[in-house]
Amino acid sequence: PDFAGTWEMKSSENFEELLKTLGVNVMLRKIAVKAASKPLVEITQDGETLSIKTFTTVRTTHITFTVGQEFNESTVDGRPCTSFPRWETDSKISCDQTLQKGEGPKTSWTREITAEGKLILTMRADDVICTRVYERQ
Ligand code: RET
Ligand code: NA
Repeated sequence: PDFAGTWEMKSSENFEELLKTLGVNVMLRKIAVKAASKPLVEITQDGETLSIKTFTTVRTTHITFTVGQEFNESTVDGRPCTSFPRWETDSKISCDQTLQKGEGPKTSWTREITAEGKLILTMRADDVICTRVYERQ
């Protein structure tokens, strides 16, 4: 599938609940939720190698990975983790994360291109799943 493009978010569910599960305090949560309500995502792709930049006013992240190969990133609350992305279906990448230090909720994400050409991002912490739908700009 083709993940490449500049994407804007059309809907988001459970982002604040996700941060709460991760232990982010209410003050920082409010700042994060506001900033994360208007993200811009830029993806470039070369075969199974993806580069994903996520821009918000308070935090910008950039990850590059190849499906099937471990890489280092951060959980959504900013803790360094090792991630293992794999194909869950032929259009969906599923990625389990392992914290590099300490204990925390079990986290993972998925990124999928739908038949309609939307990008669906899910982020999970224990039993809480945040779902964010993006469309190409
Ligand atoms: C933290 C906690 C410390 C304070 C702030 C945060 C902001 C996080 C943001 C995350 C955005 C994530 C997106 C993900 C994918 O679409 C690290 C939670 C301000 C803004 C847009
Ligand atoms: Na997002």
